[in-house]
Amino acid sequence: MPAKILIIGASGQIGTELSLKLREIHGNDAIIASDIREGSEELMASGPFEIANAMNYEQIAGLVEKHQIQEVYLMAAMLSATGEKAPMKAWALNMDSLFHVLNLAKDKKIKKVFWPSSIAVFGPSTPKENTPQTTVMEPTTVYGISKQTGERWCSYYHRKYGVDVRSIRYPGIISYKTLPGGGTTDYAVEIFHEAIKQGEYTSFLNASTSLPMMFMEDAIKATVAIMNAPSEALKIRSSYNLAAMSFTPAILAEEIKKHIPAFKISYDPDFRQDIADSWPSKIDDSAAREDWGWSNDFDIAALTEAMLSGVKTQLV
Ligand code: AKB
Repeated sequence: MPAKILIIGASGQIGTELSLKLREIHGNDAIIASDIREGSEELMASGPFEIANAMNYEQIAGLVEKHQIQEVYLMAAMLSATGEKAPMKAWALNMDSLFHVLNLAKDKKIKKVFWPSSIAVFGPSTPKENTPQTTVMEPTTVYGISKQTGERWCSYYHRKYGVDVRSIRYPGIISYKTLPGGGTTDYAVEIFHEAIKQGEYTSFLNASTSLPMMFMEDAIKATVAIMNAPSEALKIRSSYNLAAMSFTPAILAEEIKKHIPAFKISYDPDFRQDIADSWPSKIDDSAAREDWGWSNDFDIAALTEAMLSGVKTQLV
C-alpha cells in the first residue's frame, strides 16, 4: 500500500495543484486533501477530502490516525496582504498549524513534513539583488515574521528531535486554476484575467517594482523534488531560497502585449506597495540547485503563454 499523504490547506492556490499532482504520482486514494472549506470541483472529485481546521490539533491528529498518514504538506497560511489586516489571526494560524505538524513528527506519528516559507522572510535591510541564502532578515509584515520564526522552529525540531522537515522560500506563484488569496504578488495573476476579460488592468504595485516570481508548474516541481531528495542531501533545514524569474508590472505588461497588442496597464499603488518595496527583487538559489538539483523550466515568455491559454480555458 502506498504511503498516505495529508495536504492541509488543499483548497488554496498551491494546495489545489499540489494535491492534484501528488494524486497523479501516488494514486488518488493515497492523497488526503483537507481544508477548512471545500475546494475546486476537480479537487473534490479526484480523491478523498476532509474538512479540518489547521489550528485544531485534535482534528489534524485525528486525520493522521484515521488515514495512517506518513507525510504532511502544511499549505494553510494567511499571506502578506491579508495578514496585515488581521495580524494576531495571521500569527495564530501560521504558528499554531506549524507547531501541530512539527509535534506530530516529533512524537513519531508522521515521518516527513513539507512546510512552505516565502521571500517575505526578507526585509528592507536584506540585499535586494541576488539575495543570498544566509543574510540579514528583518521582515516587516506579520506573515514574514511568522515565516522567519517558522524557519527557526523547523531547524530546531530537525536538530533537536531529528524531525525530517523540508522547506522552500516560495517567490510569488503564478497560476490559473485557483486564485491566490491575499498576497502582495497577486497582481501577477489578476493581470492575466483582466487582460483577457477587459483588455486592461490597474496594478496595485507601481510600474518598476521588481519581484521574484515563478509559474505554478515549477513550484510544484520544486516541492515534489525536495520531498523526494535523500535526507542527507538537504543541508538546510530552515528553508531554501528558490527562484525562476524576476519582473516588474511594466515588463509583464509588455510581455502580455506581444499576445494582446491593445492591452493597457495603469498604476494605482496601495498599501501593498510598501510590502513589495521591503522584499528582494532577485534571489540567489544556488544552494537549492546544488543540494537537490533544482532547475526551473518557465521563464517570463513561457509563463505568459501558459497563463493566457490557461485562463482562457478556465473562462470557457
Ligand atoms: C505573498 O505575496 O504574500 C505570497 C508570498 C510571496 O509568499 N505570494
